[in-house]
Amino acid sequence: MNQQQIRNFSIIAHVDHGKSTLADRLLERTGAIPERLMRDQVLDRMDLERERGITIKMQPVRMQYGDYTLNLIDTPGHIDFSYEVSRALHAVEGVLLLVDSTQGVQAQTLTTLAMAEAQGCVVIPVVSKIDSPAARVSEVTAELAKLVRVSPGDVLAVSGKTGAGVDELLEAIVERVPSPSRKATEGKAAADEPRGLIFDFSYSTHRGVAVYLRVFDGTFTKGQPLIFHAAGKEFVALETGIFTPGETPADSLSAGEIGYIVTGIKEPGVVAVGDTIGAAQGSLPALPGYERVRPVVWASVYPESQDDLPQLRKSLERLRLSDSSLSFEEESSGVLGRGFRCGFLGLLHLEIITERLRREFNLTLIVTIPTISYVVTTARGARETIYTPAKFPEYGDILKIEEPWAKVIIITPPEAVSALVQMLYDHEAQTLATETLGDGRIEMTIEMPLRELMRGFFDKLKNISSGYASLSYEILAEREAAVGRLDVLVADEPVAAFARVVARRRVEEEADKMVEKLHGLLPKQLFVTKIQARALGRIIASRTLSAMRKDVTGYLYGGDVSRKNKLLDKQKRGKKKLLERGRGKVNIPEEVFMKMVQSSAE
Ligand SMILES: Nc1nc2c(ncn2[C@@H]2O[C@H](COP(=O)(O)OP(=O)(O)OP(=O)(O)O)[C@@H](O)[C@H]2O)c(=O)[nH]1
Ligand SMILES: [Mg+2]
Repeated sequence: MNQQQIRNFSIIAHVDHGKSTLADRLLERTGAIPERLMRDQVLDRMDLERERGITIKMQPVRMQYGDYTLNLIDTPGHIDFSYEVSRALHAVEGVLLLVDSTQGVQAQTLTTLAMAEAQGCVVIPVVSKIDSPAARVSEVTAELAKLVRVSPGDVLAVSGKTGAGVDELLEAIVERVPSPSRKATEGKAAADEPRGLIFDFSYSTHRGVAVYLRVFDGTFTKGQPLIFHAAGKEFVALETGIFTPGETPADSLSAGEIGYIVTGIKEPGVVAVGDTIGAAQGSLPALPGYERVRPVVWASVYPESQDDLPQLRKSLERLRLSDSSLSFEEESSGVLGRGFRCGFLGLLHLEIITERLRREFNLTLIVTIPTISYVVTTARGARETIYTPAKFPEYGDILKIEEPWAKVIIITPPEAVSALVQMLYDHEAQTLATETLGDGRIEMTIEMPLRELMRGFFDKLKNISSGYASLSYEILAEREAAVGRLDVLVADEPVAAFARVVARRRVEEEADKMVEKLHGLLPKQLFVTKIQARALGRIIASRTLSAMRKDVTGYLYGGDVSRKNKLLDKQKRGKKKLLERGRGKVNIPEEVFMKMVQSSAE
């Protein structure tokens, strides 16, 4: 295929700014999808995406526009999935940066724009939803023009609902997005040697992994012996094809194109996004890959019945073959049995994965409260990353603790600023910059511990701004942390599954909360039971659960006090015996456990 006639581009924007709906109109206008198959947000193909009305996975699709072949990659807007955006950007030369004309520039507008610019993509600014009665087209156009440093006349205006402006947009894509030849890589091979970069993959039981790739050199065809550079794994291409948006076979894929190759590989862990695919006996080096994804939060997933453990393992491996950002390793907890410690890109990602495990694989699960990871240097000098509070070293064994920080951009209406400032203080944030946007809204750039960002920050921000503030973040390097492990003790025994890592300055508050909660949940025992919270080497909070008193005197009526006392005495002696016979083994009922460790119980 002539590279001069290819245009590869991605649609990027803040969540809900109309990316997938605009893609519908582009597909419709170019006749890429037959009318009978057209539906709203047609590229959102997963059930969960359709139900929730959000895009979770990027979706490539090909269109023919006059003499031009357009490869579009629709991307998710939610911050948890920004890794999808970064991968999509490696496959394209241009982006449509959409800004909802009823909302204006939002936090993710800024971060996705920065990503596109860092990647050297040409940016086409587009104002969306211009049909809406709430649209402020000229105002938002000016705002966007200023942001991308062009004149307002260069900003396009579209409606994904009515299709207004879509023809002009298609023209602009052809004119402004460079053809892929510009990105063709240096160090050309003598022959027409194929080379491409993997930006995603899918899995099917019959065909194994299909890699989604951007071809940078040569031509890929069916039957070719190929190799994954990083994995060092050779295989034969079973099929090459393009996205329509389903996987549709095509004779070949040549430089500049976006498509897929079926590999037949079924074992997990071989295929990785960012890896280069090339000729098995080729001479071209690997393409520069991209940063490996880093989980943001960790949570444990246990099958409710241990019989389901193999099924859970298989299901996670299966999901990993269609979601490269999921990571997990097996672990065991005394009470919950064996399960998996999983890394997620954020709380929505966690929710989506566990929901898919439940639905697509029919599993009943226990999911623990999500936490972040810490890097701990122990007194012996070992430096290790801790993903599980129960493995967090004892207070006395720690030399230094580090935790990830986040750089956060918030755009908020001015009314919410004073509440926000208080909130930033509560969450240990440091403000780096404050700017007033054209329409009076405030843009703040802050840095804060990731731990604090995950402590309900999003919800609180929505609350104080009545939903008008937006937030975006990226993870920064670790910094020294003032945190400690908080243990809950029942009858003097720490319960490993209840351990948490909390900020030192919030230790008392958290300790009280945990003790109160358990006190409210734990049934009375035969003897008085102490419930305590311990942190930083001392007991911080404590409550006693009074003993269950079996009504041994209930059948006596009348005033036979001496008989009554005798019975109570006997009961006391019985309890004493129990205590002497190595008590302390309080039986914590399973429901109590679940309520203490599960995230839904927070
Ligand atoms: N009035 C109007 N509403 C629109 C338009 N485009 C999208 N919407 C509505 O805006 C909402 C979000 O649209 P989507 O196309 O799913 O937005 P998105 O940017 O793909 O969302 P994410 O992928 O989750 O980030 C939906 O309720 C759409 O119906 C438009 O041009 N006009
Ligand atoms: Mg979408």
